[in-house]
Amino acid sequence: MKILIADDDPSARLLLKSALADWGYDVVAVPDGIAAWEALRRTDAPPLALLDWLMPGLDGVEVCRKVRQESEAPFMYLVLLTGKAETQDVIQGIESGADDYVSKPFDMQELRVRLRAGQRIAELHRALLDQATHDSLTGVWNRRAVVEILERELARAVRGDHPVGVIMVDVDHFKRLNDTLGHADGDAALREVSRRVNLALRPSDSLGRYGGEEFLIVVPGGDHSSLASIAERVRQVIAEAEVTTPAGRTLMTVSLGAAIHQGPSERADGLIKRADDALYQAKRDGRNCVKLSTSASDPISRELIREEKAAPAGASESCR
Ligand code: GH3
Ligand code: MG
Ligand code: MG
Repeated sequence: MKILIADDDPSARLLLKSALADWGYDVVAVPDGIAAWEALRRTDAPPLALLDWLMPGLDGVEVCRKVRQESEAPFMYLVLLTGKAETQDVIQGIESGADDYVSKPFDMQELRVRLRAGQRIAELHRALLDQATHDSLTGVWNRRAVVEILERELARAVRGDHPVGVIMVDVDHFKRLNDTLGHADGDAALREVSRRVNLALRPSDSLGRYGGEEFLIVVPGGDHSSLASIAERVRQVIAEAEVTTPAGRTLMTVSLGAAIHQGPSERADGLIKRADDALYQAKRDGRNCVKLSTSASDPISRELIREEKAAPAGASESCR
């Protein structure tokens, strides 16, 4: 597990660094509180930190306070390290947001077991967070998490960073597949669909399971044409090869509806609704195809769909 050490005393820092590395931690060491805060506010921040109380810039207590008030990281286990050992100091340290407190001079073995306890809590927290945000069948984001990702992207879009698109994906005639192959094979097919869809996406795109056999993709950046290309790639990656389930191989297709955020007045639910309307148009037009909603007033663009039809590799043949 990654751990941050912040201590302005170079020899103490070196000693801690080598002990923690020996105990199996992946150590990041910094010499002051400002550097500690910089490291802890990053998206890949260590989940465990050992912070000296007295440091130049920000002290350990101030770092704890900032982490608890300002960090977006869901959880971080913070241990204060200090010569202050009065009860009042302990109270102040813990009240600032520290999880534990080790007094100097400290016993190395005591520090080792206290950090192990912190590591257990950090790991448990990570596992709980993983369970709370991921779909247990497919491993992709669950509905609440993917909608939260969309809301965060929309907030960034409104601040002027970039546009945001969404794609709704629904497996075609999935009830029929369940009825013929059985529910367990239906589950296996859903896992394979999400695995393939993920392969067709970029690292910046987010895939979530929105409902039973319905997925939502959040696509930051790009325009209508690039969103339509991604949706078309997803369509192809499902339709181009049979899906293997325990009962055998079967062809599957998906229908897709896509929409791009129209500005500050459009909220996540409105954007999803437009993508959903486009998806239902795709279903009505024969399935295994992409429909794009280009604006709130002109919900479904027929021109772009024709472009999609002209695309190679058997694109959207059934879409009229
Ligand atoms: P359409 O092309 O119009 O989308 O038809 P469909 O059959 O895919 O749609 P419908 O909404 O009628 O059926 C969806 C089916 O998905 C019904 C439900 O039993 C199945 N389903 C939903 N969640 C799961 C799941 O977790 N596992 C399995 N195996 N099936 C599921
Ligand atoms: Mg379906
Ligand atoms: Mg459905």
